[in-house]
Amino acid sequence: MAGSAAGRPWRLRIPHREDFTSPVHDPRVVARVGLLLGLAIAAAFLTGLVSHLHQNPVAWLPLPPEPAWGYRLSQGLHVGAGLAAVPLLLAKLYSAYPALFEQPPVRGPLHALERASIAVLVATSAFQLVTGLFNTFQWYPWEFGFVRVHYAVSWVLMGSLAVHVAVKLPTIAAALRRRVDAPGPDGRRPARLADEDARTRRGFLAATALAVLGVTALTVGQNVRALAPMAVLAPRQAGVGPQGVPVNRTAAGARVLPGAVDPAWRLTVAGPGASVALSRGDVLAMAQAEAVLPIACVEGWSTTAHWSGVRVRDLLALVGEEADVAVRAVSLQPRGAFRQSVLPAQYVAHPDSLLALRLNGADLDVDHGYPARIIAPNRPGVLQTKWVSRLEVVTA
Ligand SMILES: Nc1nc2c(c(=O)[nH]1)N[C@H]1C(S)=C(S)[C@@H](COP(=O)(O)O)O[C@H]1N2
Ligand SMILES: [Mo]
Repeated sequence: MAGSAAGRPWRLRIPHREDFTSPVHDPRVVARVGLLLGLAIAAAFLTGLVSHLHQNPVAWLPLPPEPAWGYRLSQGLHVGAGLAAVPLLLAKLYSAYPALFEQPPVRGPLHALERASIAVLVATSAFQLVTGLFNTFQWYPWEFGFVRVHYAVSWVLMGSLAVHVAVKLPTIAAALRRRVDAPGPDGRRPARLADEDARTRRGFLAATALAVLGVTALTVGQNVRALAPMAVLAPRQAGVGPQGVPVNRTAAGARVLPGAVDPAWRLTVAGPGASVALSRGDVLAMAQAEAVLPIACVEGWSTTAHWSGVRVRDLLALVGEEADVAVRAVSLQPRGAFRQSVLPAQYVAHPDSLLALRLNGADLDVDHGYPARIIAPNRPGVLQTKWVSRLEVVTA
């Protein structure tokens, strides 16, 4: 064993920070990887807030239905940044972990607080990346509700990140100002070794960048149709599915059969004063509008498609309502959080907000929401309710 090579008995000894001599642990490497990780986390946090606001609207910050591709971009960035953060977090932990063995472990109350904040930061980052990744695969091996917990933990993560960056700012700034290929920390290493150290630091950073690019390259095909064949790490690919659109939940999975294909299906449009029931033929006989709009799933995939159907505001007119009210779309689905959604008033007014009947030139596939579904611009896929049977004006 290595410990007994000198002939002495093997003995457990807690390492000291100075025992870790690899140039990869140099603060210049730690700071550079940390900067990239910080940017990825910030992008994921801000785009996560956008997603949260779409799903939990607040009156003082109404979201606009334009640009139509807004949510597609924002959620693509959210999932892309989260995926990129996986190799960055691993690289950051590897380059920084010798700091765990600082002596003395605690130098005072403030230092204790700072170290505790790092424990929280590492734990919450790992938690967010793991739960987010599992969610993209629709795999929930836990009891809690993903969306609420992922959202709540993001605030804890940002808090601990703020403490960490504030405490380390002088170290980070100094480390970022120094070139990675300048001689090592003490400058006393012989030139030959100093060169080797510089190459090691550059190599580690290059490998980390390569891992980020690789993960991105193997998943971006979930959003970019031309790159779909490359998306081997993504559960769904842009443009791949019935009618050229991926399916999030099938009709069978949502338990809407046989109701969804029953000719007795009726669409109820209910206002506070009046209500009508329409067959699919009735809806088809109304003025049909067309729109090219993306479906952008919260789980990261997105695809643009050609939709046609009836404007939601035209349906409201049937019950004597102006397009200045919010509308709830209720589906045939018996249970589950996605069985209904609310279209805020500014979306109801938009001419591209449709109750769609057709997709890419044919009747909706039953897995895409036959007989009728909501499609509206700049909106999470989770709110594009399929198998709609009722539109009701939201009163107060
Ligand atoms: N009734 C109902 N509508 C639904 C869902 C659902 O589970 N039930 N899933 C939503 C989600 S999460 C997405 S991303 C889109 C996907 O639409 P698609 O399967 O037609 O591509 O449908 C939305 N509409
Ligand atoms: Mo979704």
